[in-house]
Amino acid sequence: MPHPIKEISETENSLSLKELNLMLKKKQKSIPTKFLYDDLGSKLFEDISNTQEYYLTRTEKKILNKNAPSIMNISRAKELLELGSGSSKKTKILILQALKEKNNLTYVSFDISTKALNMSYDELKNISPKLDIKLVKGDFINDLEKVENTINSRLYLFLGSTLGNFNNETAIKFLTNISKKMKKIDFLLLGIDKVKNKEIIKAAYNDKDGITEKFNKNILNVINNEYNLNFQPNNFQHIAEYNEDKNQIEMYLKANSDQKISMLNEEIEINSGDKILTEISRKFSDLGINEIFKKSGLLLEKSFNDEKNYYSLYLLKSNK
Ligand code: SAH
Ligand code: AVI
Repeated sequence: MPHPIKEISETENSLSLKELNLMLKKKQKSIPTKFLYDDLGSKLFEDISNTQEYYLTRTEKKILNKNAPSIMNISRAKELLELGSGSSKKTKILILQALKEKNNLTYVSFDISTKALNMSYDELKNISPKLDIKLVKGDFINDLEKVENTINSRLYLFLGSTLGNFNNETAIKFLTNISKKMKKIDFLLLGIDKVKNKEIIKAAYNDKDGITEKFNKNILNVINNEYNLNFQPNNFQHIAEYNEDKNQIEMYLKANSDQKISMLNEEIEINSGDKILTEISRKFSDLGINEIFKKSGLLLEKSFNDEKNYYSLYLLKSNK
């Protein structure tokens, strides 16, 4: 029997076809990043995280391996709530550390992707009878307040530099929501990719085996299925370029030819060379991320880095 998944979104899809239609007609066309993650997208992200070029996952893992005792000792958490958990492979390090000292521990995996939730369960199900695993399907932007509160000390986890996929306004709104939800005894552990040599960053989003390319193009299959559209993924080229002014990777799908997409009784024209934005992935300095913490009502307890300072984990408390 599959482990039960609690669905907390009220609507099947929070984006109407009309809203998607408007996004595709704007001067800068875009598709919301969350559509990268259907079953195949979640699997492809796992594959990306194992590529030689994608340093983020293995660097974060290294920092966790080194500092799990310190993180769990400071947070004293009886519950871990992970937002956008993916496969929970790295989180396992913290769970194993916590279980060394605790008689029971709850882990809540929260993700928009059923595939990610199932991967997470498979990763953790045999660890220990002391571990209670809960799977929650929802949108971390829209559904956070619907996540059940607990009297137990909770460690919120937002790993993988997923915060980098938000613009500044959304990042502050999202972190403010978490900060408001946090009790005095709660902590947030946030994983952040740092500004570094741009060639290293660009390579991470242009792997030689073309997995990121597949991941990017798959977003068109996802919205074709979701909204019954006729995008042809092969008519688009994967682009991931580094915007040095904004310190962010911008991932686009660039049309190879003129195309018409039927939608809401009209045909949207996409001209050869048009670029559809599918994701931004921001890279931060300590100064920049600290500014965001201040604006979001978060206080830094401790930070953990790798030796090259490619990546940081920040352990935070709410300032309330
Ligand atoms: N935290 C994991 C996975 C990062 S990939 C890691 O560090 O490896 C981003 C994860 O966030 C995916 O599992 C994706 O399904 C999830 N996700 C993306 N947008 C989401 C949203 N709006 N709400 C909830 N989960 C989301
Ligand atoms: C989940 N997120 C932080 C990844 C990133 O690096 O922005 C998603 C990703 N996009 C392309 N490769 C990986």
